[in-house]
Amino acid sequence: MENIEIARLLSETADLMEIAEEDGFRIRSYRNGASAIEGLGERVADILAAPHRKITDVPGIGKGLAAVLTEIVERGSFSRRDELLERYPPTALEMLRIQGLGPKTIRVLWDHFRVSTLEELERLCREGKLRDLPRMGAKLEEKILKGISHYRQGAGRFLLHFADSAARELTAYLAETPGVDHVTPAGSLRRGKDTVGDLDIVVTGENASAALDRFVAHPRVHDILGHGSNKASARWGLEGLQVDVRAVPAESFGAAMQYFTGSKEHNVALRQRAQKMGFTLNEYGLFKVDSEERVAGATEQEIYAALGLAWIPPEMRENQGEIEAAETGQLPGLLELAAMRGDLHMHTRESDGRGTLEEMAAAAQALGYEYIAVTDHSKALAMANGLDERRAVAFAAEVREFNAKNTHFRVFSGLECDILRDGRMDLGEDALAELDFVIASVHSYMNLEPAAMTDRLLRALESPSVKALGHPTGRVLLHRDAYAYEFDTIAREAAKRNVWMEINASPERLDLHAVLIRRAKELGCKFTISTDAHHPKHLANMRYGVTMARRGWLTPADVMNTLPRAAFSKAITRG
Ligand code: DGT
Ligand code: CA
Ligand code: CA
Ligand code: ZN
Repeated sequence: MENIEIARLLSETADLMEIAEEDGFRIRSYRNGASAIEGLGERVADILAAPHRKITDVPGIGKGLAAVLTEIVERGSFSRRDELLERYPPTALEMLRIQGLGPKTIRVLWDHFRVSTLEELERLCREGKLRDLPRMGAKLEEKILKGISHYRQGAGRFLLHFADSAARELTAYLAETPGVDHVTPAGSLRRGKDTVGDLDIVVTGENASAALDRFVAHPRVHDILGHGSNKASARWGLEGLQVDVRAVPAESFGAAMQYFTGSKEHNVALRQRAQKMGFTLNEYGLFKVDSEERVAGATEQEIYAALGLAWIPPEMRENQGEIEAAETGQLPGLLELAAMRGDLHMHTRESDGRGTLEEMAAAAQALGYEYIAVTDHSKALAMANGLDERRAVAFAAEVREFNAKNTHFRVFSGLECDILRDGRMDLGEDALAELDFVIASVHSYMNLEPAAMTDRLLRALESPSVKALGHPTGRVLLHRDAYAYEFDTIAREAAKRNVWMEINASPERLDLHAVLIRRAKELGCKFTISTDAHHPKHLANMRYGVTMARRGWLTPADVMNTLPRAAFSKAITRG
């Protein structure tokens, strides 16, 4: 049995143990074991079979797991898993992926109804059967129905952040193949889409096909769907992300990158343009129709140039006017990560973050930033230990003390203040006025009627202390839709009041998304890009926010936290 299958058995058993409400410590040890084995370069079965080796030498594998692994390798399963599968249906695992359905609910549903498929569960919710059970109601039925529909829509798509991490690991590995020159991700990942269906990787070099052999031999790669000398397809990791790797000759590298980066819509428009000019464009190059002479192909630049276009950044390739802009020299100078000089949304231990003020500041300095705003939650988020007026004012004083000792870096005292149901700020204006940078965010009552939500946000924008609207649509990728309101009305009002639109770079949010960023810019808005970090290492997610901004055609001038420290400080000072 291969490592990936062993890892899957462990991780599924951990899921079943959650449903059975077993000991958290044991569940974690199964999960840790699964990820240790998934990333292991050697087969577990080989280690177990070697006379002088001990599986417990592998970090993350203790004595208990060692016995489990022996049993798995011997007979393809283990007793704990068999017991659990007798009690719960294998489809319980699928149900765990549905937002609104926790392990406890799944257990209760199973105990009462023996629901074993999503269709059955859907029917029970439609018929209003759940509300008869203790602590369940019509609301939960609705939530589960929404969750199922989301699950079906999102099934088979992955967060940009996950696809990007997988691509980094895989391309670094493939690039080590001797005789390989380029290993480059294309497809929706290169365009920076917020979710990715599969990875498309292009390889060149005299020995490019050896990279395909290395690809299918990677320990995390399984379910090989095809493997020839030009292309290999397989799945990556426990999550089963599909990866297509293509080997192309150097003279076609640019053409292949262009073709496989897409989008389909951009490519269709580009091919039509090529035809009008007497060319054909495909993944091998740009050719004259009459003589079949290759005009371009080694680089993307020469292909776009031969078509009379400036090179178009991948994030813009959606056939939304970028070809026209490239033709007339009107492509914007897109924002780059290096232009970011600060991060303006983060949490510390003061509320629900894991780092201290000092740790967040140190991590930000390591990224080369000149300033940050620390924005813990306000008191309405009681479970996050949000700040009340007294703690907010005390925090502002603490930040002043910090700044007095650290003159080369600046912390702005901030708050992510809840917008209450009626649009009032969670904290009083006197306390808010003590702070340098207040973000207003919705964390509750997300299902208001659109008109009520619009009024609520309009009222929030009236607060003179508010500098930014946090995660402005509230969406959670693959889980929760944006809440409904009149976006244009809010964007216009925000522009008028000089309240900035946040682009939240947290991988599961990426909120605002590209289309709304472009719209907000048209309506006169300025933006901030921030990570909403709850741990120092989350500050590194800034690049995903920058990617969204680039997809929304933003330049450095649109984004307030590209300003140098003094100019930024001035920009947030009340006039
Ligand atoms: P995804 O994987 O669903 O997140 O989105 P993409 O854009 O990566 O789509 P994918 O993987 O099906 O194909 C990668 C690129 O290859 C796509 O953006 C454009 C190009 N491509 C694939 N199939 C076709 C096709 O039938 N016609 C054209 N013009 N281009 C194609
Ligand atoms: Ca793709
Ligand atoms: Ca693909
Ligand atoms: Zn928030």
